[in-house]
Amino acid sequence: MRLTRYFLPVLKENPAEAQIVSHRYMLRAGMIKQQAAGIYSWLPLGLRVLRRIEQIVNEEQERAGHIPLLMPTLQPADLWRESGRYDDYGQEMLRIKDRQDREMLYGPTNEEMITDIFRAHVSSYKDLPLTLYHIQWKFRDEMRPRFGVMRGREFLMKDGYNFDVDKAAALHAYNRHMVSYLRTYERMGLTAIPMRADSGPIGGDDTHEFLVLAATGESEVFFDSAVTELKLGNREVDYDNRDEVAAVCKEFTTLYARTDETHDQALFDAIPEDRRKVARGIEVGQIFYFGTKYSAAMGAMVTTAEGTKVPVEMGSHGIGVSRLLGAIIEASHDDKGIIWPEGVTPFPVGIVNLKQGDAAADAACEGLYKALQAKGLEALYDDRDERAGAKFATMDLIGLPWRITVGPRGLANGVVELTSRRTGVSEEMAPEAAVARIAEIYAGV
Ligand code: 5CA
Repeated sequence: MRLTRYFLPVLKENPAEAQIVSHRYMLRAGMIKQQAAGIYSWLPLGLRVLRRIEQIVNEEQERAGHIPLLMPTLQPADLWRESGRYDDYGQEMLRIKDRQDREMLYGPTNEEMITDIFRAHVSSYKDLPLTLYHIQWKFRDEMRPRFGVMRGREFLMKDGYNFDVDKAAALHAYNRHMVSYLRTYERMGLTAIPMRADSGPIGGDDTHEFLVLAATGESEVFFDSAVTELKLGNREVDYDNRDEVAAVCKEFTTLYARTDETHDQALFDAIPEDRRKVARGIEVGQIFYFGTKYSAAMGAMVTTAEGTKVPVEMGSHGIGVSRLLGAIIEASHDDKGIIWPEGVTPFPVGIVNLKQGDAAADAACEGLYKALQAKGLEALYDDRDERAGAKFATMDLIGLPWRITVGPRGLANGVVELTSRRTGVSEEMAPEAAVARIAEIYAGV
């Protein structure tokens, strides 16, 4: 993408309404624009990151054997009357009437609708296990929408629903989700700690929230600091192997880590003192096992191998897709701007032409741009006729992890400069070497 042809409405001033750094940088980097309280347009740069996050979520869900579909944002009220949640949900639910005076709502979550789909088409244990998910906009009329995309009213969520013949199978689905989520967050450059939590309006016995530690987080969390050292890394997990999946979950949930809702001071005090941590965290996902709560109420029955009819065992599992942008920025920035992890960056690399209009510099930038494109890497090329300082400030603000700087002086010696946004370290090298290095970095992402 050439910057002169792009739409990147960068703001010079700090927007007064933004209280936390991620909100400030998302506005300043021209990623989002507020349209109403807690409702945002996604401008091109923001949309690129959102799509990247969706892609990682999709890849990891499909790796775990979960199947994508797409349900609508608007739902009929009658479905929610079947589960009893139409009245329970209260003011957080946006209720609408259509022209026929039928009661509708903008979905805050989809347990009822997915149960309706299931009962229409599945009636035998032979079609199980089944996990269906979608990535769709939700609406919750939050009392205090704030912090930009972090607590929106309209927000993008991945929500998945498992259907299993018995509790053991449903708990395996729960564990599968936990492992797939750990991998998902790690690919985004995040450490998200599963913490025992409270199930709230979704209901159920077993639930974990995934928390990214950040001073601006809305949840108070208590944990053993050793839990932050755990990494899934590149290990291959066989998602069909119940024992193997359960062992990974055990590894990640044995050390003490809880939100304030389930905090147990006596257990906490048993941790060696230097490892006892109280901090704040951003909830980027939550998984629930709730058994037959919805299937029993809505008549989603399956026949078992023994020929009996039972309500299907279920759970639901959510990732805050749009909230993740805020969480990643909270976890990865400096005083000049965002520092995107390679996994989610809107562009893999920026090219800064120090002297636009200089024949050699222009040609070298074009050459780099095309060579990167040939390797499947779309650079953001700053081809504006601007001062170097302004170009660097824009690149630092929007946070591309790598920058190639091209100027007549370097080119006279056959070199360009490759700079890491994270470390600030620059290295001179031939343009071809810079392309090869960038390709190598992204080969593993
Ligand atoms: N049906 C279940 C799981 S599919 C559910 O709705 N879970 S949830 O309520 O925990 O939401 C899932 C995730 O969505 C949360 O962990 C959080 O990351 C994100 N989320 C929830 N509310 C908001 C909001 N107002 N703005 C942005 N993200 C939100």
